[in-house]
Amino acid sequence: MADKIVLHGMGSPNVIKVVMMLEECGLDYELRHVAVFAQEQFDPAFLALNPLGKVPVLEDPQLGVPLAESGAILHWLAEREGRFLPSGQPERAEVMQWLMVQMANYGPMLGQFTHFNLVPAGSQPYAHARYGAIAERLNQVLDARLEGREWLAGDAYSIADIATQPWAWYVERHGFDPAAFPRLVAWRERIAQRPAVQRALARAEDAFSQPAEQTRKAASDADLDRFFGRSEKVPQTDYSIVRNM
Ligand SMILES: N[C@@H](CCC(=O)N[C@@H](CS)C(=O)NCC(=O)O)C(=O)O
Repeated sequence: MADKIVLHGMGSPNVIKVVMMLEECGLDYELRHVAVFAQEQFDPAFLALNPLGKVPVLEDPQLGVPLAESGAILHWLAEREGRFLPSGQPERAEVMQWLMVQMANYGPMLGQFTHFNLVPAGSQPYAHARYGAIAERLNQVLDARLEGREWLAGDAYSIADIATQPWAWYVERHGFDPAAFPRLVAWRERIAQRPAVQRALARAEDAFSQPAEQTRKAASDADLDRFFGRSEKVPQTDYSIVRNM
């Protein structure tokens, strides 16, 4: 294990949230790009860090084992630093609830909607409609939760906000009208103004943008099949949209 904190990742929301937390805590860390479009997540060396073959993975000498799953990483860093997770109840339990809402619902469902928006363009109307409706409903739930509240849980900015905010940029990317979710959008913009968030985005851009774009454009159909979890049981699709994004 390295002698300083290393975060393995790419420029995706599940990674960005951890970079935001590292910056909020003022920790010293290194970002290492994992070329997921070139199947690097399936290298034995990476699978030894996370058998799921997914980023982010945090290596922190203070923990001593590699840690995967962005919610678990945020929770570890909050405990390590004693920040962004209230110590008193019920605030602590509520922060964990909204962190889990992001991990179990907002991230996975928006991820599915992104997939069916992008990849088999127009060929999966049922899946597109299903995940679109779920994404809309989740945006509504978060928007309602933020009525009369500054933060998702408790009375301070927490790991629940940090986990959720990078996913809230999908409102427009998914074709929803931001005016339909005014509280969600205002909360998202408020968080975006934080200096730590701006530093995090700049660090992630520096470390991940160029290598990710190069490997995405160069990806073969076999690379993208593996990235999207497509096997011979799933119909072949046209990946030109992904390469030309
Ligand atoms: N629940 C996991 C999800 C991790 C995840 O899906 N990571 C994506 C990038 S955001 C990934 O590594 N994709 C590469 C692959 O699936 O091959 C977390 O929150 O950390």
